[in-house]
Amino acid sequence: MKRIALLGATGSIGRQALEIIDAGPELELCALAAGSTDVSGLAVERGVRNFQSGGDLVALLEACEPDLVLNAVVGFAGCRATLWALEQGVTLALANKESLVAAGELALTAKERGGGLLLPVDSEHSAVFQCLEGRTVEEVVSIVLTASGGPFRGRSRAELQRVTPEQALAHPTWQMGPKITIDSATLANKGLEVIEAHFLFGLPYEQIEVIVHPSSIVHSLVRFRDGAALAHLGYPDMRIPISFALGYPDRPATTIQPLDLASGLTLEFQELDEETFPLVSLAREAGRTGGSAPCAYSAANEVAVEAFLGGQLCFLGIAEVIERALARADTSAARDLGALVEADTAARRVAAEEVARIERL
Ligand SMILES: NC(=O)c1ccc[n+]([C@@H]2O[C@H](COP(=O)([O-])OP(=O)(O)OC[C@H]3O[C@@H](n4cnc5c(N)ncnc54)[C@H](OP(=O)(O)O)[C@@H]3O)[C@@H](O)[C@H]2O)c1
Ligand SMILES: [Mn+2]
Repeated sequence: MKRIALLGATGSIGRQALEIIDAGPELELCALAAGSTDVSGLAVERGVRNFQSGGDLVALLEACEPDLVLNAVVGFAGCRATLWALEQGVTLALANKESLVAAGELALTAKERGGGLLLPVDSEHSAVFQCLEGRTVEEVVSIVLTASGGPFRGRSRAELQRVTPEQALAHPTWQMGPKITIDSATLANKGLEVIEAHFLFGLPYEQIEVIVHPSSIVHSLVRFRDGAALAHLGYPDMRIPISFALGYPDRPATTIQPLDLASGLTLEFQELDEETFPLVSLAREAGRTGGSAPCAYSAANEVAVEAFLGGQLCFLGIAEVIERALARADTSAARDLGALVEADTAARRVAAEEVARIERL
């Protein structure tokens, strides 16, 4: 039996993970956590004694002694849990990309000390992980992250001036929580994923490509030095990468329908319009700057997305806030979690100032 602690159990990933765990004879739930939604019903139904809404995730993890932590919390709030699992050498199935983006260097050090596994749940990274299995970095030319392009693919900047949260929340291919759905509309999600890939796979930024692929069937590719490119295909269904991470190294069966190749699947790829969607190149810049620049990028994005959803910031203002916050951020490296929390707090403060400034224009 694999004992699983599920953090972010009430979210989009969390609910799909519960479905996989409930159906998996080898998987046992040992803890459940959410931010504020009551999880006692979910816990009691499954005989789980360790559960909480809000509070200290590390205390919960210490009490339940998991074999695997599935971190499906949204945002920087998942940071301590990520670092704890890596430090303890407990297998970490990571959906909470913001924690790896913000704490990348600290996370790699913790992973080295802990000696455990870090399994990506993000679909692109799960795809890359699978295409890379058994290969060395020397054999890899680049990885290619696919992006659906979000609901505003093909639009110009002028056309994005007045889009509403409701329009931005209507994602064409994926059903996800509100924060990542907005991130997909601005392409900040792909920016975060470029940084996430850098830390997961140890590749420099010039070896991490992004390509737009509207149907989201190819989840990502790896190009090898012999000219071959390996891709991972499937319907856009997060239960596949969740099941892969929870079952690893096995590949358990799921009830997900097989890819119907004869039904008119189209595998179309397009270049990203970096002018309309500047947040991928801004993420690369933050990644290359290193230190706490990725943390500032992610923190400013969280603040800007919340302001957009709350009607205090226009859609194009999101990228503007992040750019200005990054320009003002102290990007020196955080030596420990305390320093990282300070960097995150400072970036949030600056981003909030920029939200107010942009709205006064
Ligand atoms: N959804 C996807 O398809 C998808 C795909 C790839 C990657 N991801 C990543 O997976 C993560 C989760 O995304 P999501 O779409 O599942 O988000 P979501 O639907 O908004 O769910 C977020 C979950 O985190 C919990 N949470 C928030 N703050 C918390 C805290 N301080 N302590 C404990 N739990 C907390 C929420 O609890 P409450 O119910 O109490 O608010 C909820 O259970 C994000 O990092 C996202 O980028 C998601
Ligand atoms: Mn993704």
